[in-house]
Amino acid sequence: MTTLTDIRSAYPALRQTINGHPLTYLDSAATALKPTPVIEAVTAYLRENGASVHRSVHTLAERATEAYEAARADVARFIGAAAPETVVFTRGATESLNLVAYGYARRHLAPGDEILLTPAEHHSNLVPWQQVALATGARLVYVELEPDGQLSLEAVRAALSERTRLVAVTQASNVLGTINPVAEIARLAHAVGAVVVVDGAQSVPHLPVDVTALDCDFLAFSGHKLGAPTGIGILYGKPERLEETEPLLFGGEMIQLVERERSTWADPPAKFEGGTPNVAGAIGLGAAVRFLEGIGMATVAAHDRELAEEAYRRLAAIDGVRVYGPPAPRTGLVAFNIEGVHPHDVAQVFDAEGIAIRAGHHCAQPLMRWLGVAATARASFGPYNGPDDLDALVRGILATKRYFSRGSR
Ligand code: C6P
Repeated sequence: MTTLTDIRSAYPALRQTINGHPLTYLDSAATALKPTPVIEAVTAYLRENGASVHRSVHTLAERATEAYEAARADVARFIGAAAPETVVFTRGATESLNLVAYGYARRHLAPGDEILLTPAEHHSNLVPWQQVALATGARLVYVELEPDGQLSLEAVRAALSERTRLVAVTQASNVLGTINPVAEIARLAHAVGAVVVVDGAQSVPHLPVDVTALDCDFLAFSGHKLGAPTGIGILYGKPERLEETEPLLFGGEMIQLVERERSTWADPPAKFEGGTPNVAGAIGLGAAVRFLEGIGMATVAAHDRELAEEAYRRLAAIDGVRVYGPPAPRTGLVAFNIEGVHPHDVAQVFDAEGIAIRAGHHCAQPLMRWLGVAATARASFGPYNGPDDLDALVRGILATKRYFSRGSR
């Protein structure tokens, strides 16, 4: 399945009109549309099964367990993990990062230790580290970005020291569209003995990601940005790092032995999956990664990059439009502002045209400050977008400009 028409036909949500226009969906960085194989996999589980996993021995429960563990194996293959046991199901990237912050970093960091991060981090890869710093006495150190928003290895090298214990970095920015050289950062960080946490929320849906090649210690991402339902995500961890990480949730299924006064934990990943898990979500995530593998992640990456770079070029050429981040290389999004118009108003005019974009600070307030703006509009792409969606994006901008130039007269 390679043609855009074939891919589009797999997304039923695209077959609707919004405010009298065929839907143009340009908000995949917030969440991706769900393809039919995901909808069918989740529906089949709910309709024909619905059992919990790792508990009962009846046939439905065994089938549910098999499907849940098969989804884990699918995800492991998708991200190049050596073993399914290195893949932990969570609620999403935010929970995964908090699991590392609470379960690993709070146990291993001490006063004077340094946590290296960048001003381009999403709040989910920033606030947990602030909490770790407060609890342990560790210090946050920010690597400054280049003027165009890129992260240079020289700056990373200069900011690392023998005190750096942990580097937390996004692989792809949800605002700048930049792609960070995570493998090289991991090499530099490991040379000073630091552990590397990669926020893959915006990279795993858009790029081939191989945790073995990256050699990161942890990778966090969300299923919903890949086409799976909300409420399911992944924490990948190297086996030795997962051993060193304490659970976040204590209770059923994560134990080995419970006595009256104390308990011991199951091996990873069960240790981190206390309580009845999101079985439907996991099955949906397995279907989502198989669907993307069917297209091919190299194809997805080339497609998203082409759209984003062309969008950047076209938007930058429009009078009064400011585009953020470098022109290239970029992942599948472009953040912009229209002179004199609040981004929320931009998004409103777009919606009236049937075009879904996002406006706001994108959970990246330090980055907004760095850019010198309160908010931006943002168009972001998925495998179902094509050149006609770029035309719609330009049409939306021209409509916004027309609307507000009328209003100001
Ligand atoms: N960014 C966006 O519109 P959750 O909410 O846990 O699924 O993902 C959090 C997250 C972490 N890191 C990055 C780089 C992200 O982009 C996100 C989610 C959405 O940009 C919602 S703010």
